[in-house]
Amino acid sequence: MNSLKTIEYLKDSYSKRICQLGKGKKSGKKIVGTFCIFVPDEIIFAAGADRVILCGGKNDTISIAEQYLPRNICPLVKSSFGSIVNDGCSGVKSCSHFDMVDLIVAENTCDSKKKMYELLDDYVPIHVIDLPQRPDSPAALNYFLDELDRFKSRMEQLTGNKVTDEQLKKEIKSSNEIRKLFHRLYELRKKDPSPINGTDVLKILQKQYFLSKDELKKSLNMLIDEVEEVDHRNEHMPRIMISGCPMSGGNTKVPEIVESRGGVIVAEESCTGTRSFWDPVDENKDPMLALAQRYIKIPCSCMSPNERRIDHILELAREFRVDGVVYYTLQFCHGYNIEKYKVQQALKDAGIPMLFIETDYSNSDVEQIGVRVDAFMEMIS
Ligand code: BJ8
Repeated sequence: MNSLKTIEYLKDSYSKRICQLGKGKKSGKKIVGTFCIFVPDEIIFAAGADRVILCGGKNDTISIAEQYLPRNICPLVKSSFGSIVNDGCSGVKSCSHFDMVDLIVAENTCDSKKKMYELLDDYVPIHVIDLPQRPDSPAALNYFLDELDRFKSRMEQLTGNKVTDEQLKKEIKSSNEIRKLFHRLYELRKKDPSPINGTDVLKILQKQYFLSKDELKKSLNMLIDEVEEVDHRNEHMPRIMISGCPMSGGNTKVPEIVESRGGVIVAEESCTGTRSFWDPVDENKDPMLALAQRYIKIPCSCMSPNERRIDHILELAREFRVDGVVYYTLQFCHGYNIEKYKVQQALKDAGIPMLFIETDYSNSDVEQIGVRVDAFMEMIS
């Protein structure tokens, strides 16, 4: 497939965004760093602050993190932590947008992240949103709403701006517009053959919490226009859904292997995928309540029970007519690793083959994964 202009355009987006953040900071704008889609960025923007994602997807900062953290925790946590604490010999931190962050807004999800946040507190102020991890229990919604109120107050304190209902409603509407654009893009992927590779879609998904909202909307509109014009390939290629852990910026290993071996990824059940945009926030309710109701339903494996996730996987598999699912987990991510069992059962009952891949950010297993993907493709073709 020819390379897409929008993907080329996005290659320069990092430096442009750093420049934009720098200018904002000079004019007094506060910058918030986040690690997770449970943090409603509508509240950050309504307070007049900006936000960047801090999750690491690169292998080269992991050895730095291992000077502080155990080796046997997930690479996403190690890569993120390594980027942040890396002073390098030049004294320049490797994750340059981290230097601009005034506050990290964290969330209580998995154990590795929770404990990492305690250590990061030595580097930058942290506000932690506690999550009720049994989201369907009767007290969960009110508890989460209180936590979001506490977060709103912290943002008001940080920026000196009052977060009004009007501002929140405006930001909710704007974020819903982005969600709708992602839906339009995913709708195009339902065609057979799909007019766009999953690896390309991932590149924009990875930037969705890094770019400004305006830039993200512009890039999504450009990509949709471009994909609508793509000449259809004639042949059917095995349609694959990825399901599992997020793939942070810099990590495209498994999609690249899958798509270099004859498959096409048509959907991602992931936080760098449908979990981030599938459900809108209700624009007709009290804004804080609507936010709490929408975000508490995110089917992350830290939630228990998490049947919602299984239902979503089956719904996606049907809608996108997938031939097979690649279940992807990062090493030592116990939540997604253990949930694999239930997902596998549900897919088996639905007659959908699944390949399980557990990996890290290194290239040491690329060949071995490739051989397994080849065998899977042969089976589902
Ligand atoms: S909502 S998936 S972004 S927590 S991969 S650090 S879970 S051990 S990233 Fe996540 Fe929010 Fe959930 Fe999504 Fe822990 Fe697993 Fe590592 Fe993870």
